[in-house]
Amino acid sequence: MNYARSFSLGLVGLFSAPLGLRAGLVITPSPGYAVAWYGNDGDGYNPASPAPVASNLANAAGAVAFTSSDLGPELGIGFHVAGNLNDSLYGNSNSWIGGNLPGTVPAPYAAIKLGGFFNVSSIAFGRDNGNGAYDDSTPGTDCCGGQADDRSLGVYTLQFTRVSNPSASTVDTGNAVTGWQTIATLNYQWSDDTIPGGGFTSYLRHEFEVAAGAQPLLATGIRLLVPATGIGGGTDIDEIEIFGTPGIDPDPDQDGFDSALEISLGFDPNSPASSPEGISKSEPAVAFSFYGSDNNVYDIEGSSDLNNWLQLEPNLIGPGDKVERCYSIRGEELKFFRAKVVPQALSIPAFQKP
Ligand SMILES: [Ca+2]
Ligand SMILES: [Ca+2]
Ligand SMILES: [Ca+2]
Ligand SMILES: [Ca+2]
Repeated sequence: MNYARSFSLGLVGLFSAPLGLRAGLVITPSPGYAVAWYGNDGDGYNPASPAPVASNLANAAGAVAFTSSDLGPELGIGFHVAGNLNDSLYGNSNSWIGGNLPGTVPAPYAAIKLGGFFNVSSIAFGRDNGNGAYDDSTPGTDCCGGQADDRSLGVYTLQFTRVSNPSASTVDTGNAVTGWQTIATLNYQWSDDTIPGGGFTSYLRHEFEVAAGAQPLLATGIRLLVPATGIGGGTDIDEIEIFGTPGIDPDPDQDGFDSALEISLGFDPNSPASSPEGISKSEPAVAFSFYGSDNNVYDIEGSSDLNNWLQLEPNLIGPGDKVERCYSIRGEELKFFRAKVVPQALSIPAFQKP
């Protein structure tokens, strides 16, 4: 199924939110990733009780919710369990709270295993998003019935993985290929108002657009490390929603090489027995070295005729010591090597290959 979402960037998105509109929320993406919230505060708010959730990748067939632990069984009640994270309903009785873990190890989390590889474009979650009128006049009075407005502040860490079968045994490796990798932290500092729309309201549903550079985020699972766990103020999440389109497993035979590389080298991308691993060879190379002053920046260049020079390594900062590089002489095109001070040529004589 295709659960892509298109964001229409209104004034808020195009010109960034006015100061104050999102002051309670601080998003810190990891390098190379983009995470944006376009002011969709409480979008889809529904006063029905329980409040329904739209179809998405998290409540689609094949998706499974799993958590660090669940508070429900510890209290002897049937809710505050992992399955409530994707039961398609907002409301306290359809929500998850983590159990009374000792300390913070392991970090409490709520996770969704997707039903395969998906190009994830956005992720939404909320402590509530309906169940009667929102608590505009006396916030903090709702607990077990009606719109809930507690258990939502703190720092969330949004992570993804592309391991084939995400589970509780998938660990944080910082690399989505082998485990969990962080996309961003979401700091829910405070609520700027108590109504859907307008300013940031921490306990309502918020949808975050995610991307890996300019590309969608290829994932098999999404995980939220939550600020707190347990009966005494543990974070409550009613529902996690994930949107995107079907993706392609880059390494279906799990031999550790993406199919595109395997095909380019003539290997079978569907057979782990057919793998580029172990291809090795030695070939003659030339070692070029020079002493680089730490007052200067250098370009290393190569030439076949001393007239036309090819840049091999630009903007090398002089170490105040010896610089040594090895260059393959495969093809025999380059016969001379030199270092050049940026921007003028330096009087280091060109080195001729033996
Ligand atoms: Ca739910
Ligand atoms: Ca609001
Ligand atoms: Ca492969
Ligand atoms: Ca293979």
